[in-house]
Amino acid sequence: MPIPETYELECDRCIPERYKHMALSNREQPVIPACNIKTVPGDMTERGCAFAGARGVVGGPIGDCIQMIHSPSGCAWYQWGTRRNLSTIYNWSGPGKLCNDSHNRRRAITTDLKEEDVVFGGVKKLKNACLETWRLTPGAGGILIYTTCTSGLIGDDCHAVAREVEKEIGKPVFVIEAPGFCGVSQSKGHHEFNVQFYKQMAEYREKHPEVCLKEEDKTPYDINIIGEFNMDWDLALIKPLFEKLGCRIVTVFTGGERMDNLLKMPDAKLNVLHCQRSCTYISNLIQQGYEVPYVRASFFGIEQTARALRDVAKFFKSEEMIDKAEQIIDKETKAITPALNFYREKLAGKKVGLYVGGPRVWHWTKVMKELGMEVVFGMCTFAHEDDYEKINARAEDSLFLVDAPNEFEIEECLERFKPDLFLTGLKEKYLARKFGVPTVNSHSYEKGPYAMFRGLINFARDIYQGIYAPVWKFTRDEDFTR
Ligand code: CFM
Repeated sequence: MPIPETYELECDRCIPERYKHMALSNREQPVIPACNIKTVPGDMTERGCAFAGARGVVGGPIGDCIQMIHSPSGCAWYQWGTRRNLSTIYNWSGPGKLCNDSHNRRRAITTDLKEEDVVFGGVKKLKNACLETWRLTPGAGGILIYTTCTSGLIGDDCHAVAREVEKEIGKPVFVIEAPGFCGVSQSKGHHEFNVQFYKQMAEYREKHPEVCLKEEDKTPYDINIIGEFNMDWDLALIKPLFEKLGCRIVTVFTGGERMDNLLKMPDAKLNVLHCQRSCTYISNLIQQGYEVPYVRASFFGIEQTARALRDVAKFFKSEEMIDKAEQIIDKETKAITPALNFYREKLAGKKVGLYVGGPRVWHWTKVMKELGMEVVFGMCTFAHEDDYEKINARAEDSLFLVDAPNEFEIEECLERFKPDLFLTGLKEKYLARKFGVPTVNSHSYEKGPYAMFRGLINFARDIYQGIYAPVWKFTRDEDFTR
């Protein structure tokens, strides 16, 4: 359904192909803008590449693996260290032991491919780099080798190298081939990581059954948290509530996790799936391959978090767990109510524009309502149809949606809708602030965690501090700007 002419952005007059990427939401009949398709030439997209999705988003948060990037050094550098997917593996040393198994956000390792390697092949370099890194960090739980556009194009047989290295080091060495060009955005890299990791994990488990969870170590309430990346310590709030519910968390895919635990993923009873864009693929594969079902969950805001706990309790059909869920919800809600009331009063009626990758636009549409704020536009970098369906279901009707926005479109929306706050990332915050619009880092947070009940208060505090920072009065004061 085309958007009404009054909504057409001026900046796209010269690139009208962009109009099909815009829509007005509707709860009864969801309206889905064109999405997950190639960027039109001439459109300076904000999207990332498939490799960024594989390494930067899904694989990168694994805490104890050497992340070997088979590429020119630039690919390794630009994906490194910008997303705060934290890890608790911080034990640098112990008595008599120099402990060096913490890789998370500490190391950017690359084979540094040069023209010569492009011509003659880079497999030797890759093998040497893997073994050299292993010698330097023998405590690692395994190696993940990533290809990028360069190694993808020259066609190095990375799997052959992985098998050789695996024999030498006695730990899993997996290859993730998601060169930048293999899809239209980072979303393709999420998909490739899921599928390839699953396949290699399943093969490894067959060859080495000792890595599986032993029967006697299983509990009836073993769960995995899937699609949760421990942004700014979200897991510090997520894990304890599921444990209080009576669950045992076998593994987290992938926030701060160890390879040993990841290999046990199919041995749990249930997968609790948080990021439904980047990790539905592996949840489906585990369901098909190992008959482990999954429930979809959101850990943001009161209503969604409460539902996540209730759904897990319901799945296990345990009266005790169902009661426990209500007790937790009650206790947590009471604990945050005084602070929440304060922020609600301050934020009531404030307008907010949302621009994140995809899922967080629908996760947070609900959260904004809980804070009494009004969402005035929503933008997603790489959402698919199912993300837009969820946004349609959660938003007030006629919310203006822009798929894969570029800078000019963001600028025009800021001017047109004049939000009091823009929930967005590091790249766009400077633009918004120049327009006098406060921002909160919606990818890695300002001072997280933002998940679960208590995280909501941190989120509300950062929004409040953003909107009420005295500095904005200067940008809005005409005398000052003149
Ligand atoms: Fe999933 Fe994520 Fe997101 Fe995402 Fe991302 Fe992200 Fe995101 Mo930034 S995994 S899709 S690729 S919820 S890094 S933690 S915030 S764009 S909406």
